[in-house]
Amino acid sequence: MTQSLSAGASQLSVNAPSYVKNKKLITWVGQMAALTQPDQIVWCDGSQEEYNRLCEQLVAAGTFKKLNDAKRPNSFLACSDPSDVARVEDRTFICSEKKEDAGPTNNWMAPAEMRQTLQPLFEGCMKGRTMYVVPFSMGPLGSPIAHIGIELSDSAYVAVNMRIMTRMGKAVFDVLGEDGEFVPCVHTVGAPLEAGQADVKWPCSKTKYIVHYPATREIWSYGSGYGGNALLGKKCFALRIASNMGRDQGWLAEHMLILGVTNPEGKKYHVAAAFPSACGKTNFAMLIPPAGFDGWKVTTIGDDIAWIKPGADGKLRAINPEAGYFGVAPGTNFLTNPNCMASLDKDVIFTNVALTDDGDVWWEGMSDAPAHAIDWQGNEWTPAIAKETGAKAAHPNARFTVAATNNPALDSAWDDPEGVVIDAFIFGGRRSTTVPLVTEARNWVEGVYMAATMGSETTAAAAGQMGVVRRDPFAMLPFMGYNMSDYFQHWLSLGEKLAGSGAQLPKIYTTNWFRKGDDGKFVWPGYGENMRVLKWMIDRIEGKGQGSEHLMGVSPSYDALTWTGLDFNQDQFQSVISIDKSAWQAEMKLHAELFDQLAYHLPAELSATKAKIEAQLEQLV
Ligand code: SAT
Ligand code: MN
Repeated sequence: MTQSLSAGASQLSVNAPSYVKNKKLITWVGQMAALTQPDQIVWCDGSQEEYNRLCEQLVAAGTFKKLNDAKRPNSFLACSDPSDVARVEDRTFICSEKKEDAGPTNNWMAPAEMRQTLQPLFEGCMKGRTMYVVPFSMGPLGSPIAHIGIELSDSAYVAVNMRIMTRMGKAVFDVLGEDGEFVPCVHTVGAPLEAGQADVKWPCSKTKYIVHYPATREIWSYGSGYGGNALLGKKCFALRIASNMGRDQGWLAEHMLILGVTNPEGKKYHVAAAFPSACGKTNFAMLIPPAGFDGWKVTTIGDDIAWIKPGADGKLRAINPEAGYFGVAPGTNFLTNPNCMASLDKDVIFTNVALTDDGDVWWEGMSDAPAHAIDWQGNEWTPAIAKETGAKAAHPNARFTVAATNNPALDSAWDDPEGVVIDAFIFGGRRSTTVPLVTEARNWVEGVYMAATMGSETTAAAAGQMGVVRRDPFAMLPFMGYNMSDYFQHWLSLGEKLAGSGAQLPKIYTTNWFRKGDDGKFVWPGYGENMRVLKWMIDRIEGKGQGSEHLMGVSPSYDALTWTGLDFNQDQFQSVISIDKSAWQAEMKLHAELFDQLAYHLPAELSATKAKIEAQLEQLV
């Protein structure tokens, strides 16, 4: 089926393949082509041949370097423009009709005004480039929890990354049918080429807009080619737009990994855990139980995002909407995450890591430094140069893109359209002080309070200052698609509704792996040792684990954790689990500030919980 554009538009034919039957889609592609004026339109079919062809094109364009096939088969390195290395939160907008519906934590502009702003930017923005039509399913194709998106992008880098990160290709059109729904996602690097103009390796624009229209469920992204700014299935769709869908339809779109834990008796539990970006989610999702945990097994369903819907039985079922991992490379190594390193053996796209002399990759924290490498900005790099100038071989937000199927710890149910039943939620911040290693909420409201008031030190995943504590409710601060307080209410209402139907609600925990000692070093060993905390949670679910109540919930005593194989004494444990009165008095002031900021529609239950904690804190000696 070939469609031509209406008179007045460019001469370009939409050229939809005959298997594309969705009229709305074809019309929209035509309109977007008329607006953005690409040289050609390519409908991606998701095949291996197409992937290979696009990778070859990217190599020819200088965007990709092919890595040494003997060391890292079928893998590539892309190095971005130094100005385009992370999500741009200050350029990200939620354009609801009313400002209150975006809430105080989001940038907002009225939809009409934003459309006017974007119109001249998108006009002709794909000149000299190819528009890729990328059909993708977030979640197993045809799953009742899944949804479809179509991304139009002028970046081949985006097209190949989307093939790894989502279920991308032809089969999506079968699910879409003649009149199925899809989320339209338009992406441009914002760097049109005049006739004869040579391209650069990483086209992008100084001007950047990452725009969401919740009412019409549209995404428009301008000026960046990197990560969550450009791979629109991820944070833009699966969190910001999907959180709106979830509120309207009674489900949850969460910034959570999903893992399976199987105990030696073969009983399996599922846990969904929210951590801010670059706080070790991939490590936790691929955890290998340490010595002393024979027979325990942890398997990965997802490493970043969970879509969770209540089933007819009132149980919460979760799927991973993604099909790949866009994980942080620096710090990943065979000791801290062997499963992840094994996942990266082949078929990987690396972005902003260093290139070694033997055509392989390296990043800080991977292994002993090579004697020489080319850093992510293309400069000569040696340990001596690094020592002198502080130059990093890899950018701290350097990433790998790899298919979930590369993961040796992949859960057998990772692609199950029905999803897995969630037994516990974990909310974990990165805090060097104050917050205990682990706390169990005594009830749903207390759990929602802990998640809502979570704080975390910022990381390199977002452009801006690193290491400052900011409130990051539910680890969703940069990803909330509507008013944060309405989102808290959505969680409370869902809990109430499920409890009312007689269902057993998942338990809720908070964790903090990141407390530091007086020497400035992390006290808790983290990584695989987090299994000790996970096991305590499972014990609690089974009604076994010991704990004592404090201000915000229940934390384990030293004896309640299994210590076999780890030298960690009572004093060390105290320093990661203790609750300090003055630290918590200061912390509660920050909760108060947050609640002031979120006062509009803030659920009364949360203010009441805060008052209760404060009263108890007063009593604390
Ligand atoms: O949003 S990204 O996909 O670039 C990475 C992240 O923040 O976790
Ligand atoms: Mn993330």
